Amino acid sequence: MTSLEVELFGIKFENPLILASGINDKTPEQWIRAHEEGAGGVVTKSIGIEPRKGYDNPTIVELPYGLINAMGLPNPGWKGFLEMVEGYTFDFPLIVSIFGGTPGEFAFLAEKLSDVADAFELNLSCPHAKGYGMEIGQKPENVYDVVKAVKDATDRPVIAKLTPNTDDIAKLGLAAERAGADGVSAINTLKAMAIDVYARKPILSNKIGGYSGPGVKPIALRAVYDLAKALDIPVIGIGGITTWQDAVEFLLAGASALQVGTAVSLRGWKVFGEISEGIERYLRKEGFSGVKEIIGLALE
Ligand code: RRO
Repeated sequence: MTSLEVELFGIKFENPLILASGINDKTPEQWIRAHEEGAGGVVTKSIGIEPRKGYDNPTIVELPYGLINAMGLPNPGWKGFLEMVEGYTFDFPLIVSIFGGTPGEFAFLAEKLSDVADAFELNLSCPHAKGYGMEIGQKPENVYDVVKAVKDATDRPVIAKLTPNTDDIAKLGLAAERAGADGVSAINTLKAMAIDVYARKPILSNKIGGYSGPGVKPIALRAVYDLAKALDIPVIGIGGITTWQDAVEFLLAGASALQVGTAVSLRGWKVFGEISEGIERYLRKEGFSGVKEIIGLALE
């Protein structure tokens, strides 16, 4: 029997594919749909202290090899989030993504949401939000302070989501590890833009956004490889994973689990089933009994 099950920080996932925080994970219905279609777990859209409407349209540009988004952290705030999940029970791990402008804000959110979160992912990497995300997370000392504050505020596992917009992502990962993070996830989107040649101005209302999808995959793979070499804690791979071959590459590069986001927008919910069936077939044909056996095989 080939097993796709993985266990991370004491949490069992039916398979290593997790719905990424992004543009398809705002509501419980979307999380449940992802699981029905074969995701082993879910990360929510990032939740902050106050409700935010997000930026005006256009918030997404489609390019030949991916998307540029500047959603602007739309979310109901922590109180609205608690109201939204009331009455639901989820039969899959729910990782709640949180963002704040200070270590104290992150810690406050973790404390308020610990009853509904199986784990937290800290958004230290949104590339276009004034005062949030990568403005904080590009500095290892800030990554350290935020992770430390959240670890002191909750017993839930803590994952630091890192930015690729840096000279050395491993330094950010090491800071998270030193502060007690249970894992890191990488990458968030690459800072990017697109211009309408006839309007002669940037397409996104925010002008600058984050690039994701197949075009960023080689960059994400290299980031995961660098992190897996440097860290002892698990690395969750994100960035353009669309096919089972992409998924296997990330596992071989040292990812212990994988997140899929843009592929859902470009190919539909069926990607979860397609990718996990492909991984299963690969493992069986290559003589492996489980996902765990291939994690990091390309690191040497
Ligand atoms: O909401 C967004 O615009 C957004 C976020 Br929070 C993020 O972390 N990364 C991204 O590309 N967009």
